[in-house]
Amino acid sequence: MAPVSAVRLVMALALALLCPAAGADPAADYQQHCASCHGPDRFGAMGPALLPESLERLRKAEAVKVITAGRAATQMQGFADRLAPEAIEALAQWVYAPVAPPPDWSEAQIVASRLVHHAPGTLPDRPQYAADPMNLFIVVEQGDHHVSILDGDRLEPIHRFPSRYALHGGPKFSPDGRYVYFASRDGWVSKFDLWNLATVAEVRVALNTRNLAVSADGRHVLVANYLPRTLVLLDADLGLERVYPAADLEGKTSRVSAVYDAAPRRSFVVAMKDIPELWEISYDPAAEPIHDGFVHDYKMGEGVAKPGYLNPRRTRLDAVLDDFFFDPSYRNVIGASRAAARGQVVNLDVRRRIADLDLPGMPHLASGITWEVDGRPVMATPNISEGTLTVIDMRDWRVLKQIPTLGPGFFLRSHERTPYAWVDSMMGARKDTLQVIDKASLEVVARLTAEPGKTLAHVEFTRDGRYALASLWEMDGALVVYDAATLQEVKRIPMRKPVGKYNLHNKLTRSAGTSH
Ligand code: DHE
Repeated sequence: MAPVSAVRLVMALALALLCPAAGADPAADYQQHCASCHGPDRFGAMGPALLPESLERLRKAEAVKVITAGRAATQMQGFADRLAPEAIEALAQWVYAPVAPPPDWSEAQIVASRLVHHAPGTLPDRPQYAADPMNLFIVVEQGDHHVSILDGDRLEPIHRFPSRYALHGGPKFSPDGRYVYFASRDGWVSKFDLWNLATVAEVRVALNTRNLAVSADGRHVLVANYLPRTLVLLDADLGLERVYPAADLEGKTSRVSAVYDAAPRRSFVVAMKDIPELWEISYDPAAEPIHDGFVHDYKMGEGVAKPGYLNPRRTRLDAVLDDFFFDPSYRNVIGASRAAARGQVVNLDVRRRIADLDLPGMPHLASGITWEVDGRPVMATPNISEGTLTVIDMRDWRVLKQIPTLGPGFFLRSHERTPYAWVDSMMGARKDTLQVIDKASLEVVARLTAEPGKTLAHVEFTRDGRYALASLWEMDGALVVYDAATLQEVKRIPMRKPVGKYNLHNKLTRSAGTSH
């Protein structure tokens, strides 16, 4: 029998041969096994970025599983045959650790990343299909990172194409409805021509992005980022116009919570996550110039003049805003701070808080909608951490009703031509059930389950409000089409984990029942 130490030595040698990384040198393992897909600097390449900011939504235990066994339906292979469990554990720890010094994404990198697949003016100026171009649905399929385009009359797909990894937030449209712009969590912005069904340009503006907005005149795209802490202004063809450091006048930096277009004001409105400021950036060349020291001093390139109307007008707040929503006049921003567990109404004209809102938990204001109850304008928001839908009277900003739901939910939708609002409970045990609320009585009048145990969420209506399309949020999922009056299921359209769907007409007309 061999002595114990000899056996140990043989085992250690065998492990070292089998897994060159058994000594747990995660930086070396990363370069050997991961860098070719995720980038030598972890910024992402063919695979997604592996930075703490990008991994926020993935638990570490899940990351260990993915490195060990791979991820189905993607190119991510498992490494159990090449790395010992301790090396995998160490690698997972390592990718969750911040990069030092903090990574940057410079203007030069933005400019160099731009891809023009079809130069402006090279594709036909009319839709290349028979469907009504103003009644399309854009469906984001997170399962395999694709986008489907549906004919909104026949409710049939007319095109499907691969997207950048992990699109997030609603896609936004050019005012003529020809182009749609997408933002990915990894900072890629893509411009897709809906008339020619082709991606025409792409640019990477950041390493971690929140969302984007398109100006109502179609001339600018503004992108809100977490990493680096910037706002990036692009022209309509995704050429870089300007980078704004997201910082207060003392230089304290912030992640950007979100940016939305305030079309009637011809401005973008921006909320910051780490500094209590709300910015309004006018894109109206006739607007009075703003002299904002910090941004004004920032040079995009020698000799590049920056019009003062594109400078931010800052409103100082007493709490940060994680998420917000406009009232129908676009004079008021209804915002919520998750830490403060309350909401506030900020008037954009007088530039101060005018009311507090009783909004506990984590209201998902990006999903808020408005309607009228007995002539009273109301807004309603679902709540990501509590099973309640809050309805607020917009005349005095008081809570009109807290409607109990089956659990915390993400999305709320309605349409001018339906008496109902639809809300999910996708963050709770009853994630498989949508609740239909009567907009007049504020009571739940129906509950709809497509497949017991399977998430059903995110509704969008057809242009005429006749059908409601909900996502069966599974890898082998579907859009479930309901008759909006009878609440009966009429059809299923197979999709790979469809997260969001967006009706071009409802978005462009800023229907009160949907997000803008
Ligand atoms: Fe979203 C929109 C914030 C997690 C799916 N989400 C938005 C918007 C914001 C936001 C501010 C509005 C942007 C816009 O439309 O321009 N989302 C957040 C968060 O802070 C949160 C809770 C944490 C995070 O990691 O970012 C979060 N969101 C998620 C998810 O986990 C969801 C369910 C799956 C995913 O894709 O990541 C998700 N968010 C969505 C969708 C929209 C969205 C589908 C567009 C809604 C719409 O209909 O307009």
